[in-house]
Amino acid sequence: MSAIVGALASAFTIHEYGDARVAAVIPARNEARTIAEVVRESARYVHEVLVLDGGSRDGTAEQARAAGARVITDRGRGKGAAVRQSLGETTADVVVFLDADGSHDPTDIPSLVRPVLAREAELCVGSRFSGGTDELSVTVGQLIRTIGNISMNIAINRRFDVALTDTLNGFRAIRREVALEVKLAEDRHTIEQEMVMKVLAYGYRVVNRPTHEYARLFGTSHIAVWREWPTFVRCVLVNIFQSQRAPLTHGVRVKPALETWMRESTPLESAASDS
Ligand SMILES: Nc1nc2c(ncn2[C@@H]2O[C@H](COP(=O)(O)OP(=O)(O)O)[C@@H](O)[C@H]2O)c(=O)[nH]1
Ligand SMILES: [Mg+2]
Repeated sequence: MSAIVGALASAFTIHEYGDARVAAVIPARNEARTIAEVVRESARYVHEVLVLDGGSRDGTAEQARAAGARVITDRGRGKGAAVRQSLGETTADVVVFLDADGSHDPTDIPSLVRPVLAREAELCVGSRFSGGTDELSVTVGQLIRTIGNISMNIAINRRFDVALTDTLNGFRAIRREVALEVKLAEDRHTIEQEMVMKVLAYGYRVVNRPTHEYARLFGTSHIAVWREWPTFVRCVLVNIFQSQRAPLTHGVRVKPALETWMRESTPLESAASDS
């Protein structure tokens, strides 16, 4: 079975992306034990690999550079700030974000990129619901995270009338110009939910594709659930209320809305053009 999976993975060539350029962005803070492998594996599926280093003191930057990544030091404000910074550090058409801790499998990169290149969506988020996760709820912290994830999904699905199964997974591909347009502002891990909500609020499309989440190979998550859950709740509420008060319609949905408005305001012209 693994031979078949290996053969399928090796069947991939970067030419599949046509003229589009794809970058992998790997935020990393003290991940020296896994970063080199993640960089090397990711490089098989993208044109360039960027590592956004969060002031690591364990040699993460050196390991990443030696493995072939371009390393940029972030401004010390958190993972979200590093994600935002990375958008200005590459000119790639599509950016794929993945963790440096070995929990995301780079062989899944093409399946996240494909819907974006096929113009099926502007953001494709890996789904642990359909792809499975090894980070099961065996500790109280993990249980709270799981309940939090599901609650966020439900809130976002209800507000934006979508049916996403995972909105918080950091493993995702986005059209870079859209990521820049929606004006992301979060500095912390809340960037994941903010990105989904802002992309939807601007009228762009978000889809999920199955990706498996492996348990972090070493160390512990940088999210202290007990301390940070109010930040996540604040972020989801702010974005839900803001998008309700001032709907942003710069994206693809503006076209049908404009067309309806124009048809209603100029019935004669539109009737003439219909015939
Ligand atoms: N550049 C940068 N990366 C960070 C920072 N904090 C966490 N990361 C990285 O972001 C990724 C996700 O963090 P992680 O702790 O695994 O969060 P989790 O997967 O949600 O538990 C990992 O690769 C971390 O090393 C930071 O402040 N700056
Ligand atoms: Mg992780």
